[in-house]
Amino acid sequence: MIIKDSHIPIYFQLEMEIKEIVKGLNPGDPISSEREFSEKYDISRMTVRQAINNLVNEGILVRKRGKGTFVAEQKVEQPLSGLTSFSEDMRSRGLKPLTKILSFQQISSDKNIAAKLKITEGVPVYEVSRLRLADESPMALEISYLPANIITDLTENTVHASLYEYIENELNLKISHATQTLESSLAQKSECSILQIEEGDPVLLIERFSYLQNGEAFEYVKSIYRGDRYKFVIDMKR
Ligand code: 16G
Repeated sequence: MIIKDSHIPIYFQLEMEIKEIVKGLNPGDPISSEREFSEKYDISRMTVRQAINNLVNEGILVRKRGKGTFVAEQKVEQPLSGLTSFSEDMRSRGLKPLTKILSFQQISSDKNIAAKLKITEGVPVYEVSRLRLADESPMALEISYLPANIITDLTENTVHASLYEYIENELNLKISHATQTLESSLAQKSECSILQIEEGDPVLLIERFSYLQNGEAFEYVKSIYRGDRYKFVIDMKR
């Protein structure tokens, strides 16, 4: 119910109303249109828009161009304190990690990849492009480069499961540390159908360089994470 002569702003009352409505819905369900809300509560469309904008910013609703407004999927929170794999991250949240291999090949490293992995140009590397899913919902697109002399005998089957498990349990190598950068970007056309998002939707670009205990770089990964499904959490001490 919206009380017009209350000291609580109408847009804020509507936000509370919509939050109540959302409790009874599932992620992905549509909510009423701006016009419907404005008619139902006899308030201006501007006020409705303000309430919906705030809920979109809070990550409770998502707008899909030309389609309407929907209940948002919950974001996966990933702490940035430890070096974990996608499979570990999803399992620790009770989600099932799944992988779709988009391409798998051994190539000779070009100048750029060789420089990233600090190897000589031409040294063979595996180039693996994978779509990572959680409970069948697309989360990220990853392109990994792995030196073939370190990560030996890699197969499509191995990268279909967990790469880090293969490295640690089958190759008995010790993964030690990584350097990672994160930057925001907008989805490009080529990524949209794979990640099931629309061109221009927010994404996070992540680059990771990972090292073994002996200091050797064993992977260089470029990934694109869905901005609507991911949230990174950092604990800071002072
Ligand atoms: C994560 C890593 C990626 C690594 C993968 C291994 C980021 C940004 N990337 O996705 O570098 O290759 O985990 O996952 O966190 P897996 O063991 O499940 O194959």
